[in-house]
Amino acid sequence: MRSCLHGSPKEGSKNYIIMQIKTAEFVISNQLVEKCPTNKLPEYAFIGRSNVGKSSLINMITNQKNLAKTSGRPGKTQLINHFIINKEWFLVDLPGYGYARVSKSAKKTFQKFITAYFRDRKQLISAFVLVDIRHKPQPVDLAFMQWLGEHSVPFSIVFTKADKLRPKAIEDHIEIYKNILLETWEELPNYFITSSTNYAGKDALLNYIHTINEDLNNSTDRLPFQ
Ligand SMILES: Nc1nc2c(ncn2[C@@H]2O[C@H](COP(=O)(O)OP(=O)(O)OP(=O)(O)O)[C@@H](O)[C@H]2O)c(=O)[nH]1
Ligand SMILES: [Mg+2]
Repeated sequence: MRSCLHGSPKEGSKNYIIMQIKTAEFVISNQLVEKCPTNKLPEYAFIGRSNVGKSSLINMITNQKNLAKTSGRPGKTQLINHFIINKEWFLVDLPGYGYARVSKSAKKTFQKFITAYFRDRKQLISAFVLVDIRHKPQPVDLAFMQWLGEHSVPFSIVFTKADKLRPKAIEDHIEIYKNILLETWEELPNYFITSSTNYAGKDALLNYIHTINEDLNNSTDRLPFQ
C-alpha cells in the first residue's frame, strides 16, 4: 500500500519555522459529521486507542491544561470535538477505538461516527494516528491505518508517552514498528515521537501542520473540495 504523505522541512533547515499558538478555543462537540463546523478551514484529527493520550497531546501542543478533557480512565472523549487554533485551522479530538469496557452499542455508535468523519469530512487534511510507544504494534492500530490508506486519508503516526521509555528502548520500538509497517506499506508514513509531560515532539508537530497550512494558503485551489 502507498501512504499519502505531506512533506515537512527538517529541523534546522531554513524553512523550519515554529508556529506560535496565539489562540486555542473549543468550538463544538457532536456525533454527526454534518453538524461539524461548515467553514472551510483546514483540520487535523487525533485518533487512536482509548487512553493513548489524544486529548493530552492537544493540550500540550496548544499550551493549555484543560482545553481537551483528559482522564486516567479510558473512554473519556466520546464525541467529535472541534478546537479552533489561531482562528485559522481546526484540531479535532475524537473518541478512542478498541476500548473493551464500553458497551457494545456505545462501541458501535463510536465506530459509526468515526468512520463517517474520516470518510466524509472534506476539510480533513491529515490524521494523526496515536500509538503508545511502550507497546508492540497492535492489530487494531495497524488495521485502522490500513483502512485510512484504503480511503486515501493522509496520516502520520504519533508515538506517545515517550517519557516512559529510555532513548534506546524508544529506538528499538520504532524499529519494530517500521519493520511491521514495511510488510504492507511501500513507504513509511511520517512519524513523531512525543510526550505530553515533557513536551517532546511539540515543535516538530506544530511545524508540520504549519508547513501544510502554508502550502494550502499558497496554492490557488485552497482546499480540494472548494
Ligand atoms: N506519562 C505520560 N502520561 C500521559 C501522556 N499522555 C497522556 N498521558 C496520560 O494518559 C492518560 C490518558 O490520557 P488522555 O489524553 O485522556 O487519553 P485519550 O487518548 O484522550 O483517551 P480517551 O479520550 O479515553 O480515548 C491520562 O492519565 C494522561 O495523563 C504522556 O505523554 N506521558
Ligand atoms: Mg480523549
